[in-house]
Amino acid sequence: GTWKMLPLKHIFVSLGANTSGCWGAPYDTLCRSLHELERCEINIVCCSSVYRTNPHTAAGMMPPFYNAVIGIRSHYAIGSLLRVLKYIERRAGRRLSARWSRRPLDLDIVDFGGRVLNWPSLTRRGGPIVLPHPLMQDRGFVLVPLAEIAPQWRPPVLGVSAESLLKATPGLRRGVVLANKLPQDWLRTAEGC
Ligand code: A4P
Ligand code: MG
Repeated sequence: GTWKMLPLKHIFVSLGANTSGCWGAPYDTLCRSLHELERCEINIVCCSSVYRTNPHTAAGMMPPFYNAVIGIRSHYAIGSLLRVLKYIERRAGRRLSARWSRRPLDLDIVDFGGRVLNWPSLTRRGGPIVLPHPLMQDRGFVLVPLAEIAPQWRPPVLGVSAESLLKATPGLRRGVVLANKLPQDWLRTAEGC
């Protein structure tokens, strides 16, 4: 497509894991997934710390999540990027299961170069791609790591930065605790994203 040629800015992907899979425990899975992304020609420009987060869940008990957000650069169009993410999720041991069920790896596109697509549709499963992620403004596990790497950046539609959202609603930080730095050295802020 034509916009494969556009300079792609501000592509943010959220990472989540709350059960062991083929690549080990959640934290190990997140680390491994970064290498796998790079092998698929997705450059990781910046990477937040890893946070241990209380599950947002509709039903039942769930183990805590490990979450992070990364800024990437790639030549993929949105649909191709999503296919690569799904491919990596599967290799990590993800199997189709109920929505919001436990998973070894969940890779969601938070924002793709400021594009707005089918927003704010909440019926994502099997449906069209929704951008930006329709629930990010309610989710500390996305906003806290996003604010770490891109405090001033304003997601499309929302028009407010992650940092201001967190300032306005400090409760969003509840249950989101710093767990680890990722060991690699692409830990940077999103200046280059
Ligand atoms: N899809 C549409 N738009 C996108 C997008 N922007 N990024 C489609 C990624 N995928 C997108 O996703 C369902 C469908 O959404 C896919 O077919 C894709 O084509 P999925 O990953 O297969 O299923 P899911 O993750 O169960 O659903 P969804 O909607 O991603 O769930 P959520 O809303 O992401 O919730 N609590 C904590 N603390 N931390 C978490 O990470 N995650 C969830 C999952 C619930 N609670 C959590 C966490
Ligand atoms: Mg998902």
